[in-house]
Amino acid sequence: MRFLSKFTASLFLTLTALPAFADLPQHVPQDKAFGFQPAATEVARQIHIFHNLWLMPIVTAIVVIVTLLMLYIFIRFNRKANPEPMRFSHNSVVEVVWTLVPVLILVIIAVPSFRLLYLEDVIPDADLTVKAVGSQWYWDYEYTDPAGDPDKTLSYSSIMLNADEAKAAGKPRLLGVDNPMVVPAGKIVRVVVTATDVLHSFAMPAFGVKIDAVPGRLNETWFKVDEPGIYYGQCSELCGKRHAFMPIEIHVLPQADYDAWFVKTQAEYASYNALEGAKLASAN
Ligand SMILES: [Cu+2]
Repeated sequence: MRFLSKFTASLFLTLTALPAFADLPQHVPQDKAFGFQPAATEVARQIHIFHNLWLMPIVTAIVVIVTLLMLYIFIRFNRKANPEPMRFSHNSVVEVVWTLVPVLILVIIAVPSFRLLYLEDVIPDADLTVKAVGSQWYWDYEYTDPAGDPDKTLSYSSIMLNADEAKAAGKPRLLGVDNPMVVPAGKIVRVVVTATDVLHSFAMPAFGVKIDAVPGRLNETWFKVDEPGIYYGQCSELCGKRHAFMPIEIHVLPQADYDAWFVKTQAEYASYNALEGAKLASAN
């Protein structure tokens, strides 16, 4: 009987939780893809611009210039072409140039990079706060209301599906979870990140988000995703034997759908918790 009630409860949760999301576009990493996952937030877009249009041209120019200089030296100053080497050991002009030019290059890189760090670090007024708690080896998500209204709170665990379950649910293997984080589209979501046991890291490549989950400490980050869809990330701090198996799945829904999901899920988990509570009571 106890087994049966647990079975019906999990079946009930699974059946009611999954189909609502079937029509959302899946943003899944592609095999053999090159570069970043497509950006889903302004921060990620800015990171891509910084990397692709700023850092890459600069490092490419440095590689090309250094390679040409070395080729010139190999040809012009080898033993055959230049049998009698010069004997000087100092040249003030050259030394000033090779100190100032790298400093200038670093400043040119640092200024937009600081601007980007500021954009990531300073959290705008949030529409919603979700707490993500890393544990070996899954995530807990807690929706808390700053005003303390218990009707606006919700918390649950998010655990990776095994290969068969993922296939059945139409989710990617090693990325799909049973209960994803759900957030409204076009809203500023603040994520408070921590851990219960060891270091984890909450990372969503498409959002430009990666932040350490540290036991006993709250880290904050934020994102605003405009396009509804399903997005995936992974724990990105080596946290033990199943580090590779605690993915993050986030569903971004239009506000009305998000509201409906919240009310429905709260009711589901309340009934599930009541069931579990009754089981515990009858067991005692
Ligand atoms: Cu982890």
